[in-house]
Amino acid sequence: MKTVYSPLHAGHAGTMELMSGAIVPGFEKPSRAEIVRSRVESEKLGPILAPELHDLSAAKRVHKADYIDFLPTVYPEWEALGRSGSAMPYTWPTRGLRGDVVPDTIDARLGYYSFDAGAPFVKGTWEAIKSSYDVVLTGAKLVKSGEPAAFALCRPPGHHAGAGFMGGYCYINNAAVAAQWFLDQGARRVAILDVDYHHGNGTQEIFYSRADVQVLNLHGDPMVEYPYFLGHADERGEGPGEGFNVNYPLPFGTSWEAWNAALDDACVKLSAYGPDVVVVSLGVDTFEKDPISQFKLKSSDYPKIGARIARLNLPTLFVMEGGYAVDEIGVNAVGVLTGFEGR
Ligand code: SP5
Ligand code: ZN
Repeated sequence: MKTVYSPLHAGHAGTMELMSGAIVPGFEKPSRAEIVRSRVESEKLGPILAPELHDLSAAKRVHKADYIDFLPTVYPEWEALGRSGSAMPYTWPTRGLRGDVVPDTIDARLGYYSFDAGAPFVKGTWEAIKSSYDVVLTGAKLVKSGEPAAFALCRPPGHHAGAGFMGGYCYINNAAVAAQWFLDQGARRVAILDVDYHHGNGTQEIFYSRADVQVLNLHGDPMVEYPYFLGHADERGEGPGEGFNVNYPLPFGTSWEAWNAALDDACVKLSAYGPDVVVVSLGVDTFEKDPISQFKLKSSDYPKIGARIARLNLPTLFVMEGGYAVDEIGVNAVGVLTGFEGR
């Protein structure tokens, strides 16, 4: 299958994050995408294409316009204050505080438009976000044009970004953008299958009251795992969307047998929904050696994921999400894709 990739991701580099009380180098780093790209080449998955450039109208179909307009302004405003390093929030409008007024100053706006401090901005961050968006739309167009599948090698990832918020390394929800784009191009129903270790809270929030996008999520139980405040099994969608959101919270230590049982259940529900196209939020942070995760999948399990997805027999767009065991991220991510292709 074809891969879409942009080198502009690499400007989003040198980020820091807060982990267990320490400021540490960001786990979501440029080498992730480079190692996946190099594995695509060495496995001869197929051609690697540059993205076509798009305006931001497709982003505004799933995100609030003021949020999308905010993103390119962050680092210029930060620099105008004489700041360097990473632009990050530190104050949020939680319950009991006013959330209906957008403040003026950048520190407050960062908090207004986020749910955590996990989406930092450096000088090249906006260009990377935009390139990731161009990558997913270019991949979607390949699938719309008749490719059985395509791989959008997105970086930064997207599934934690909601209609009006960033967080968890995510800014624009690439998978959600693609799903909406397919609908706008004439698809009747789209399914998003999110196999990243973390719950795709942004994707769930965007489509929660909609029947035209089914969202299925396999992830660490939010009672004990990030992003904590969404992703329970009783979240089934609301209003017209009732029944079209499906969560599989799984315990720490989950390995292939139990994870695969959840995947198979999700695939049965997906098939019953009868979508025209599948968007896979492809995180490989379910891997046993992932430095921030607690599942126990092995490298040999990833081709089996791809093979199960192939049995859906639907046009499929794979969208790169998480995965932080950098040494094996290429083997694992591309393993899903070669497994999908039956090799
Ligand atoms: C796209 C994606 O995979 N985003 C993940 C964001 C995770 N951010 C929070 C990480 C919290 C790590 N806690 C680790 C505890 C280890 N003792
Ligand atoms: Zn993740």
